[in-house]
Amino acid sequence: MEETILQAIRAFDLPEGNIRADAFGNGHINRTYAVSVEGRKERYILQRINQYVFHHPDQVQENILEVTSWLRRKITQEGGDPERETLRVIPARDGKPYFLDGQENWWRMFPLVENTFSRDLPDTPELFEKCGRAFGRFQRRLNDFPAGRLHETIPNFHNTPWRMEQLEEAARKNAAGRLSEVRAELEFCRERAKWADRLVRGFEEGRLPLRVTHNDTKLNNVLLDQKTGDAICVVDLDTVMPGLMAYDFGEAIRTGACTAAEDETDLSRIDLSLELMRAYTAGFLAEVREEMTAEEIQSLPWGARMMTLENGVRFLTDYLDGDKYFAVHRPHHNLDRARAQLTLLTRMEEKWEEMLAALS
Ligand code: GN1
Ligand code: MG
Repeated sequence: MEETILQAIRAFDLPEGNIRADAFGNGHINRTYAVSVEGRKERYILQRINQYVFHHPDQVQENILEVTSWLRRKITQEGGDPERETLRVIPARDGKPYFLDGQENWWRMFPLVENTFSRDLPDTPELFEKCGRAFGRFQRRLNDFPAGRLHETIPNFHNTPWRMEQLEEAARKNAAGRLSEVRAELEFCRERAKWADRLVRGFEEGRLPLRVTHNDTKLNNVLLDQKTGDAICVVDLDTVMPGLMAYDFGEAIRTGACTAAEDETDLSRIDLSLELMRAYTAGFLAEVREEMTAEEIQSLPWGARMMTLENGVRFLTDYLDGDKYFAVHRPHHNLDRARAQLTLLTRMEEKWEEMLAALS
């Protein structure tokens, strides 16, 4: 085992004994290990936080600690098992919710939630409905959390008009000389500028309440119980921030109710599955409808449209910038992703009436 990993593990108060650490999971952002102590059955997750994405790992950890402590209390009150239904931050020996080593690496530890699995794609509407329930429950339990207390760890994350400005700036700079390739996509985005501020304006005008949002509501961030198949725990709390309910709902629909991959090049395969959207919506609203305002419920389909536009805009911006933010695995990868998102958005616009009807 690398000395830095061993040193990090020793910064946390684990039981005595021989330690082993194995690479774990398939995350693209943080480095993750499963840690065990000889002769003990409990395991731990050790992660090195990616500082290129998160400039203030201490603030990320403070957010996670606040939110998970709140969730633990709620789960206990409801008679649930907080050890399985939320993450628990294990403090370092000095009491901090992270360990900063001598080489500027930031580490954190959680108990590993055993006997669970996750899925990258919804095999069935039933599975997607369960995930909707899990994220709905997450929102319900955080309904009375003072969201403004959380750090905005990535500023302007879902400020769609700002994302549009970034696109215009990238087009002006044309840093990678690719502008002439993307005229049609740029025009497509510009035509949507008239509604890109719809959600942020709803917040600014006091019509949409500030919530705690997860911001990465992909299916594979829900742990399912191996025995019952129930969705029990929402993980990957790195981007927990103040935001709007529509962001989390929308991101789940964008990623989970699309019939093709995020970077699909055969655009004819890309569609919005209304069946999957209805399933997720039913699960989500069953948990949290009562805590929501009427206007907030109406904003949910807009979240799906907005997140799809926003990701298209971000991929296009990164393509123009020369692939600086998103990891690319082939030439034109960001352009392929942008085209796939804009195609999905077109399908959503065509099915808009049905999307609105999915709420009832
Ligand atoms: C990034 O790496 P991943 O898949 O968790 C990005 C999301 C994008 C997504 C698009 C912190 O998320 O906002 O929607 O890529 N996360 C960050 O694939 O920028
Ligand atoms: Mg993530």
